[in-house]
Amino acid sequence: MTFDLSLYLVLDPDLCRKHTMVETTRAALRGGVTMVQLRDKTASTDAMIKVGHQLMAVLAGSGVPLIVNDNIDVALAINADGLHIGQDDMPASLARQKLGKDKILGLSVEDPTALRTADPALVDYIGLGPVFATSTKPGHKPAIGFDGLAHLARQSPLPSVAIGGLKQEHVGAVFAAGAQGLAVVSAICGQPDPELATRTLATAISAASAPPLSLSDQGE
Ligand code: TZP
Ligand code: MG
Repeated sequence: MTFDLSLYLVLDPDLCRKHTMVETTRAALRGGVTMVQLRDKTASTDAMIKVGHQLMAVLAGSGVPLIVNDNIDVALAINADGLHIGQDDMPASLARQKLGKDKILGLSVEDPTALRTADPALVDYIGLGPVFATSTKPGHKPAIGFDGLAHLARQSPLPSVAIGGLKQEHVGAVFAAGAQGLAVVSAICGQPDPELATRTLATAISAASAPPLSLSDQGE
């Protein structure tokens, strides 16, 4: 399955409480989100399957993949488009074996050592960060900043998406560092108008990733 990492919404049930994860996803889809991840560190597998089915229904036919964080049983039960794992989750080889070859597998990488273990034969994209410290993920690894992001993104054999404290004003720096997109939680979840928040990010991303005009395009 093809995927576009440019604007990747990572759901958080607490931050999305006001609009719910399902309503936030519906709004983000209208606003131009390109990928969505169901991430819930406390829900039971049953509860995640229930909301996962609802999210699959919202995204059906949109071309926007639904990725499940950590829980392979949920990913398989709802026939999600993929799974995202971290360094402390199951090995990528096992995840790939269980998912089959057609699903998307993402892997979080926080440092060069982990990057060296990311096997392009198994993994489709990597998540790099946190770029900034963020209260959305308590106990996260040290922030890598844009220098760390650039260092990892340039060495990466795989497309990458940056995460951690990213907002509209960081779009240019993320692409300049060599990542293919931004993964955000609080820049969309819990915003007063999640559709507008998504559209604002999507517009900034199109502007930052559009090829520069050549002289002949300028009609001189
Ligand atoms: N992984 C690294 S940072 C992070 C995750 C899931 C949370 C990012 O949330 P926010 O609100 O976009 O800073
Ligand atoms: Mg994980």
